[in-house]
Amino acid sequence: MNTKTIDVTALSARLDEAQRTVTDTTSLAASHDIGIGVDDAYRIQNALIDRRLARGESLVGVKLGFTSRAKMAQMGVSEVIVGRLTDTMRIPDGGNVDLSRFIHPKIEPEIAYRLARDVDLDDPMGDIESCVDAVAPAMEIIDSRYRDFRFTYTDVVADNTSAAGYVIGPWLEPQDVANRAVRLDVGAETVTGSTAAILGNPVRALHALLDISCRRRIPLRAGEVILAGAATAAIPFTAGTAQCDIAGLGRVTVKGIA
Ligand code: 0L1
Ligand code: MG
Repeated sequence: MNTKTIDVTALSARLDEAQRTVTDTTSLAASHDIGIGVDDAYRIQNALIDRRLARGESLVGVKLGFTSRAKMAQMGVSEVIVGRLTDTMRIPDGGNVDLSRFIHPKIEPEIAYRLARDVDLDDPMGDIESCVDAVAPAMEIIDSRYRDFRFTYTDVVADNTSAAGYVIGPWLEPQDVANRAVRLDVGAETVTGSTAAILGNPVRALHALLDISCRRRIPLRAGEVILAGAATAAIPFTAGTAQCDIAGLGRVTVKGIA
């Protein structure tokens, strides 16, 4: 049995420093000789978030990652990952973001849900869909703190699932958003896909989130935002406008400033 313990404080400090100083770091797993489990990784993530909250940031929502079957297979896992969103990650629709605050940002199209009321974490069979009062097109900026985006499953959980920024388009009435065509344009690059890439239907992300939040005691509160997962592969976020269009939901844009 492994009797050594993980130094959660030191590992969270390392990731926090990488983010604050915009300097990449190496895989925790690769440089840690005792192995980091999934529970340890969420403990490191929690400690990382506590550091941000201690600096005055506030929690505004959660995000899911590894919601595409292809990505799960690639990582050899069957469970989605959850990260936390804070107020400093929010960029207004149509707004500018200074790219120098990121190490090597990528951007991806997402569906956002908004919670009208708290979710009961003691009821894993609860009706999370009824807690949602709005849905919107969105984009997430991911910025792994690991060199060259090279990480293990537990590394990326510890690193708050690469969360770095997000922008949300117009909120609309809750509706079925299965199989909507998605297009993301970033400069000369375009990627197209479907919301079906998000667990077959983005609404499944809500149920996956409920399951993991109940088990890991991740609060889901009224007013918070949920990013359901990427609808296409992420593409590098270079200077200029990134624009995401989702059929029937509309458009969301953000401008990256070099
Ligand atoms: O889907 C996501 O939000 C990305 C999760 C982290 C994986 C990555 O950084 O590529
Ligand atoms: Mg994402």
